[in-house]
Amino acid sequence: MCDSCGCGHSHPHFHSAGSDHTPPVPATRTVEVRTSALAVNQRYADENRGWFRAKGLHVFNLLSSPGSGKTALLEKTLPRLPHSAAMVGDLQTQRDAERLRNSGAQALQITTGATCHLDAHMVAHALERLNTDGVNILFIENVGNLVCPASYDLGEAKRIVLLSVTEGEDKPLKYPVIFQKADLVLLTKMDLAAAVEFNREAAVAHLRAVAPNAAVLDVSSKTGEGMEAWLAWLESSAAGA
Ligand SMILES: Nc1nc2c(ncn2[C@@H]2O[C@H](COP(=O)(O)OP(=O)(O)OP(=O)(O)O)[C@@H](O)[C@H]2O)c(=O)[nH]1
Ligand SMILES: [Mg+2]
Repeated sequence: MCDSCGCGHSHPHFHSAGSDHTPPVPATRTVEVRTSALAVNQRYADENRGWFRAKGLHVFNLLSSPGSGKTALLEKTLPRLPHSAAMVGDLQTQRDAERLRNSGAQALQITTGATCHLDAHMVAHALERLNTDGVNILFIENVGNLVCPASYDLGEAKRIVLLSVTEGEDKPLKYPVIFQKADLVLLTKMDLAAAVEFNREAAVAHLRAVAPNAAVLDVSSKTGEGMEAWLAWLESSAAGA
């Protein structure tokens, strides 16, 4: 007897979402499929990484919630790094790539349809459209999502996670995986920090609880606060420091 939903059936507690109580897929099969998808992704990611190295491209994967300011930051960053280019993932529209092209840079859009993250195979296809002449830094703006993109290596050299002051200080505790894998965490929209009573100390303490070694920088794409430190971090990272 199922006590939790009172349906009268005898079954383990992993119902399908529907109300017809079709037999559930055994949990072990779900794990196998996921593991296999990630193993395939890893092969593509390793190939991408080799290709990036051969081309002398330093690749940064930018991850965050929707609207944390990834594109706004790149709009300010790309013109400061003349040998940089970007690709950007969204479910639909070319809007972010158009914004980035308006800042004078080469920018490619990847539309994922219903998929909540970029994977290494999508990036490999987009690389066929990338003109690498004179490019030594490539930014990949991932689909806005604090969960799914964390599991997919794209072949990048470094991961940068943005946390905007408007999201709340607890996000590193609630979504630890993405922060644990970050080389750098950018606290964005610092110009709004006072207005939303952002508690920086608490945010950093929560981040440190899950990611003790990630670098942390404060930035604002509106005021330019922190831009020099951000650019210096990128340049030293691209130089292999
Ligand atoms: N005040 C302020 N607003 C910002 C800043 N950065 C971005 N915004 C605003 O935040 C909103 C979202 O910015 P985007 O750059 O589109 O965010 P995103 O992370 O690229 O969003 P997705 O691609 O949808 O995940 C826009 O209205 C920006 O103008 C900032 O530093 N300060
Ligand atoms: Mg964007």
